[in-house]
Amino acid sequence: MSIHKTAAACVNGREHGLSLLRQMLLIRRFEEKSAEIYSAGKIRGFLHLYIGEEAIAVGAMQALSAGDAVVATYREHGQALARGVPAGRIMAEMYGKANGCSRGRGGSMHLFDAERRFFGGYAIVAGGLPIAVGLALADKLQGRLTVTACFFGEGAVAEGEFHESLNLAALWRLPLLFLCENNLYAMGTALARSESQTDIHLKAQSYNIAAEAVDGMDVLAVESAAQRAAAQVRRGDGPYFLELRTYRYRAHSMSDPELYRSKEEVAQWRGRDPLALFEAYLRGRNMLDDADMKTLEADAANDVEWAVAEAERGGWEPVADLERDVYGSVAA
Ligand SMILES: Cc1ncc(C[n+]2csc(CCOP(=O)(O)OP(=O)(O)O)c2C)c(N)n1
Repeated sequence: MSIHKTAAACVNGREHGLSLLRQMLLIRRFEEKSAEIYSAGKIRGFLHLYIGEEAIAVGAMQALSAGDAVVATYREHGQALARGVPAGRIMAEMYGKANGCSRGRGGSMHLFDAERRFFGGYAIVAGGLPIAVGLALADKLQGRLTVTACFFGEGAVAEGEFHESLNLAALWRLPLLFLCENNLYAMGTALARSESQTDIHLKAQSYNIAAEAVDGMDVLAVESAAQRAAAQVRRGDGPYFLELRTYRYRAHSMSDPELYRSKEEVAQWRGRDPLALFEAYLRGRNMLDDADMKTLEADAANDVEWAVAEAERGGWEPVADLERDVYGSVAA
């Protein structure tokens, strides 16, 4: 597979560079702590870590403004953090506490924050795509110049909803930014074992959608592609599709036997860790030194500590509220 090559992207100033690294570091440390807490039994259910893919959420989010909408998958802690959902409300949600961003009713896979137009968190593969089409259709019909950004894994390509959503988005020229996080595996199934065409962006092109593949380990490449794509969408030129090539370093969920990939392959991708790559980039341009790195690490540790404290402090939803939001009536 080849990656679409454009001129190497440059960082837009030191402050911006530090902000990108800070956000990626927060996601990494937040998730490492989540894994620890999960193992201790305080977070239950599923937990899908984004470790290795941080450059996508952080890079893509730079192209969005507060009025835009975001739809994601069950692997969405990174997107929620990058969108500005407070870390404490996310952690509390994973604990199932009432101060969680979905009031403790969704857990890790169903983060939601209407105020920040972060519309989920979906556990069903490809389930977010039709929702994003609906949001974009509403914006178009009501004449709003906003973008709906829809994150999903390459596993979604095997679902009918993927094709229906791309077709309608193209047909109706909807303001949609499709962000396909191609980490090469859908649970234990390698992309090449399930798809005859592994260049996913070509599938989008077949629906007459402007599409390209991007190095998803390079936060600047993601940022510049997302800026370019979002600008086109905002102009009313219809949807844009980015295939972001990446890798998840951890198991699909909290554990799997990892029989589907070799240690060598994992090690090779670890050599392109998005955080290490960007740290080296900034150091190489004298925009970052050891002291800055120490501060960034301390800030991330502090934010994560606060998040855990907020989750621990939170209360459980009162039993009396259990029927709230339950549709239908109970026959007397
Ligand atoms: C419709 C549907 N089928 C099957 C599943 C079980 N399932 C959960 S995650 C997953 C793999 C999805 O892989 P991908 O879309 O590439 O995302 P990734 O987990 O790699 O981020 C599957 C098959 C599901 N949740 N929904």
